[in-house]
Amino acid sequence: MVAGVAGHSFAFAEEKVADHAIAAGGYQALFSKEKPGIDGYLNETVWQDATWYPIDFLMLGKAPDSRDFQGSFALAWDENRLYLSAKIIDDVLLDKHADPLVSYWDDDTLEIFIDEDFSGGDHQYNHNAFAYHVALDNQVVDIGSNGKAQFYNDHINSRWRRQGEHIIWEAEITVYSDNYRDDKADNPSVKLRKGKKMGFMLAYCDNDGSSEREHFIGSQQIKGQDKNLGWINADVFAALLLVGSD
Ligand SMILES: [Ca+2]
Ligand SMILES: [Ca+2]
Ligand SMILES: [Ca+2]
Ligand SMILES: [Ca+2]
Repeated sequence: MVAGVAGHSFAFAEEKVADHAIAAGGYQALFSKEKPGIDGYLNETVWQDATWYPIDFLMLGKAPDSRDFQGSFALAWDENRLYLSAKIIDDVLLDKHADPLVSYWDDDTLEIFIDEDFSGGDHQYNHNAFAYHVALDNQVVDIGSNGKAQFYNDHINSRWRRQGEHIIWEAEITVYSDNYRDDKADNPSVKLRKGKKMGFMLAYCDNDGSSEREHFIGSQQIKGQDKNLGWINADVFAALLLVGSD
């Protein structure tokens, strides 16, 4: 547990926060009959019914205090999309690299890790899994199979809204399998269904003005000294189960 991040006693409140016994066993996404509006408002009932998971494992840098960073998130789904809502506290929002393909991990970034078939394994330069970096300008970047950073803007539509130092960040994610090819224009997305299991992890790169990100906090406990493994290997993700509404 990261000092200062635990507790989630801040004003977002009234959420069903999962303990890490649950998180270690994986995450659940709740079926949503109504398509959530990607607008930075959590008006949808699915976000009240969903389980919220903390983002509180330090992967890089120094542990933030409660104002520097706190985060939690919930997941929902329908046949066509995975939906994510994140509640973030970040005292300073920073997007200092104007080029979205340059040092994108050193700007404030929501990082969404998805392994469609929960296979685990290497995905650094292939699409066995994705590590989507969603920037403050809502552009989405991961490393392609050519080993270079590229846009995946059509995979994730997101919107964040800030009130004081509290940010609500909503996203809808189109899910692709390991058959995804960067040079193909018509990659079919994966239809989601109840009982499907995927690999998942969420993280936040927080920088408030330093030359490099000040800390990188994730939703999964990663063993060993090097915890910055999610962008390379899907073995560190946890199971995400798609569950029904009843
Ligand atoms: Ca909404
Ligand atoms: Ca911060
Ligand atoms: Ca996979
Ligand atoms: Ca920041």
